[in-house]
Amino acid sequence: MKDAVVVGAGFAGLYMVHNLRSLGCTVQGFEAGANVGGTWYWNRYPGARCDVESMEYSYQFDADLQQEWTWTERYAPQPEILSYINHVADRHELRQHFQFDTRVVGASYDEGGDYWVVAADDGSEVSARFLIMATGCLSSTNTPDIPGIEDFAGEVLHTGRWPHEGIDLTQRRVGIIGTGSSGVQAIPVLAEQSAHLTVFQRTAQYTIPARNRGLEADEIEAVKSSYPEFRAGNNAMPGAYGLPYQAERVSAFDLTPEERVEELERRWQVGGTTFMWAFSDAIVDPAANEVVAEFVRGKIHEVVSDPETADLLSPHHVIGCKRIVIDTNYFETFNRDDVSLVDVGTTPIAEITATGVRVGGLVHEVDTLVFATGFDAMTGTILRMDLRGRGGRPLTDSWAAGPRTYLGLSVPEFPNLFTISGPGSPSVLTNMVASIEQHVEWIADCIDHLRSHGLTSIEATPEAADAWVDHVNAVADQTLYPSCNSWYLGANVPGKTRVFMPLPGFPPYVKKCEQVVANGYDGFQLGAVG
Ligand code: NA7
Repeated sequence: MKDAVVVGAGFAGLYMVHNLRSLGCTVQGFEAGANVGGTWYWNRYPGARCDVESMEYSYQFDADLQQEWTWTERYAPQPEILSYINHVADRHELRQHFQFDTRVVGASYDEGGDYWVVAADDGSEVSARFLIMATGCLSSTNTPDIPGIEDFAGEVLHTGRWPHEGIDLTQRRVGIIGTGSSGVQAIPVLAEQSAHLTVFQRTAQYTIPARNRGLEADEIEAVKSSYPEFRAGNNAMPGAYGLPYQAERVSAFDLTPEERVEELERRWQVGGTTFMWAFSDAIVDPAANEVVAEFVRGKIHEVVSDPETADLLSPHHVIGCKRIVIDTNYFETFNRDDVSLVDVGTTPIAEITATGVRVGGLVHEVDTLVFATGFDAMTGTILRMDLRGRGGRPLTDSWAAGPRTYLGLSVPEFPNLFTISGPGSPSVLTNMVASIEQHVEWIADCIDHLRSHGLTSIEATPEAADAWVDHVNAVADQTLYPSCNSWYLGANVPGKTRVFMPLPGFPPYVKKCEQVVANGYDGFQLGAVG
């Protein structure tokens, strides 16, 4: 029997294996992809890039690595992040612990022996004391079930499963469905690469200029010369990122209208998601939020020459409620003659035909159709496995009313199962790498504690999980996040239970995790077999 099975070889799985190995644990890793990288292995669509700055979106645990590695751009493109992850895997000899091209399809907990029996799609089974899901928050793609898709004569692509060899679109009329981060990043590049691009937009998007650029040697040096302090400062931020952009934040209404515009304009010129931090109440007070939203709508009308197109591209939901997007030339792209915008919010797509996409009475002819329709986020991947806890109870049953975790790390009735950046933890509202490191270190310390005390099981109590779910909901309800149809709520997947899944606020969460340990794993039941 292994000490642990780790599922996934992205940022989380690699660091988990690294830490387990340091404890002297035996580990079997499984990865569905052919190589390391997780989300950065799969998401190879043109324009794919991180929305957290590169000097922040990287591991902190290896001081030499962070001195030696040099990022080239403010926001790293996907190939550079993937080569960084590969570099880390080589540097720490982590690849050898994974079986690639292998998907975990199920796992059952053996109550008599305190271990998991994990089944993979190659028919193999591995038993392990601990089962650690490093499966990522955005790894199961969501493709809407639009009638006629099987009749489409051209190529169908999903941004989250882009062909590794790339694709020549120069002679093709491309259609793209979806204007979330993936669509907004891909659209300007696809417009350049294709003969004609048709964008099918269901909901207009608030997107802020990324103002991406090459990094200067002196700014890299400024961070590297004080990297530990820079990391500590970021970790004290609500999302564990953005230290350089914090400001004395005041309510929108403590400022005059002119001062409000001045601050928004300043942040618009700086670019990036921290635009949303202009006012302390932007994501809690609808009136403050509307000030920010109206400013962005004004910018859209400045950039887009055709007023009707500008209207259609102007969102009217709460800004920041769906994840704020950052872009390079997104709105500018709609000034091109070879780009068309089709509103599928008022008239949904009726069907896909052999030659295109029918909306109302009109078929929009395309040769290639791109789904930028996102993911079954945060829970999709683990719910698609057949996970069975105590008494053979399936996780799908346990989570029928939405994910129920303690700290986003542990599930009642599923002992010795850990979920890295699971629902109920800050995860996608933070710099994911920082959140991942905090979870991995917590889990490794926990396993070390159990082993050194002769214990073989840890399980969240139902009371602790219920109280935690209430807490996550209460925190989310103080914000405007639950007020629109976002993937944070599972609202993008038809039939998915509507529950706000991530927990806003990294520093208080970290403190809570530390307190739980200091209080003897408060909220958990610890046990020993036999
Ligand atoms: P998102 O953010 O979930 O965006 C998906 C987009 O696809 C969004 O514009 C959806 O519109 C649209 N969509 C989904 N289903 C349909 C149908 N049936 N018809 C038309 N349009 C549809 O996914 P992304 O991949 O862009 O980004 C996910 C995260 O990855 C991102 O936030 C970053 O964290 C990285 P909707 O808004 O639901 O009306």
